[in-house]
Amino acid sequence: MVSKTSPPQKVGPVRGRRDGFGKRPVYMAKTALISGITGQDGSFLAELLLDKGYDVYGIIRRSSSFNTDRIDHLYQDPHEKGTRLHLVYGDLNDSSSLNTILRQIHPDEIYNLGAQSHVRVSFDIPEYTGEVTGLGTVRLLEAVREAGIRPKFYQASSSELYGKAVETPQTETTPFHPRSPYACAKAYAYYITLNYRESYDMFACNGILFNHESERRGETFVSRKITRAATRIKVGLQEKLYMGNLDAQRDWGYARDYVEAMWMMLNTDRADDYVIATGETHSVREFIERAFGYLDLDWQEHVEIDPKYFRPAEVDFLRGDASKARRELGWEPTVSFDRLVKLMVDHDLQLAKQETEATEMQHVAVAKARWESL
Ligand code: NAP
Ligand code: G4F
Repeated sequence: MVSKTSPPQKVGPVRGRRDGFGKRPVYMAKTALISGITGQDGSFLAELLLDKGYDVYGIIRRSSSFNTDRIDHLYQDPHEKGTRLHLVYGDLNDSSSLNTILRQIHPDEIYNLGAQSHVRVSFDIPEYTGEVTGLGTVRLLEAVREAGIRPKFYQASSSELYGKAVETPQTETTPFHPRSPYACAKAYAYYITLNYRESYDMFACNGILFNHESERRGETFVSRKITRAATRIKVGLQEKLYMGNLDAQRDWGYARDYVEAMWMMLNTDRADDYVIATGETHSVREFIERAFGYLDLDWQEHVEIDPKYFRPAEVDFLRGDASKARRELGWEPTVSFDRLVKLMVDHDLQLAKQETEATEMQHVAVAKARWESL
């Protein structure tokens, strides 16, 4: 299942380690395992770790169509020598696959980013969300114990844990009040990670990350839904954007900055939990105004409310205080809200233009085909 590689070109910290094929050379790169490598964060994290000289293994799910778009640019032919990115089939709902992967790979670091990560969808599929997003974490932690290895472990915890937040800004000590099946599942994952740190002395960390977006964000999350629609409206591909609660407020950062924080947490002396956030809050309405304004469009002419996007319980306001991460890890966000919106709009405008060109070519082809049939 897993293709083992020859020693990589770049060398990370020196360590010796056993693997399924006996003793490997003493001088070798670190190995990282990422669940959720095909997602927004997984793709940026894979890039970061490859740049740092890691061997990277990513767990992918079997899918009837390709779902590796975000990592296609990192593809390395497994038949070549020195391949450092490897994809292995597995699922957070399937303990035996996790056990096999860990027995074979013996990673130095595990990043558990896999999840059913959509809050609104979690109200439609609460049980499944609990399985993947909650129990998936304990399956992976148990697989670590069963393999008898001691990797460092990162858990993708979320600011959704604060939900109906009891204080502002939210810190590592703010009590949780989850407001969705997703957040309840993440609460289980948070506490089981903490429990394995305390029970088995595992180097296990929770990164409590506030919303982070990018040009690779899934298109049904609010930021990308807005930038995709605004740019498609700009080039005439659509007329309307249907939205839910415009009053919700979020602390939005840039995903590339946030995956750096994940790595920092596993590469410091002591395992701990950290809030990662910008400390600035903006409403969904402001995001829309900014994106449409940047394109010289009047958003009020295009945006309509569709109640189907409202949630049974909403998280009204989030603002994080990342001073612990700043102090102990030296982490800082580098991308402002304004720059984030612009970089996403710029990216999606190119996409929209390509879509227009493709549509025009299709029209020509259809028109030609019609003439040819005369
Ligand atoms: P994402 O784009 O939705 O990616 C989720 C990843 O999980 C995908 O690779 C997906 O694979 C994988 N996955 C889903 N179900 C799985 C299963 N049963 N077994 C194995 N893998 C599975 O999420 P993201 O934005 O990159 O976020 C990464 C993690 O951070 C998630 O755990 C999310 O809940 C958490 N988080 C995100 C934010 C944020 O603002 N982005 C903030 C806080 C925490 P497919 O491609 O096959 O679907
Ligand atoms: O973009 P969203 O769907 O993200 P949400 O719910 O904050 O969750 C994201 O961030 C969490 C971190 O806090 C992650 F843990 C989680 O995995 C995910 O990445 O919605 C943001 C806000 C919500 O208040 C929502 O009600 O936007 C509001 N909204 C208004 N109209 C909408 C829409 N959200 C979506 N997805 N679609 C709408 O049409």
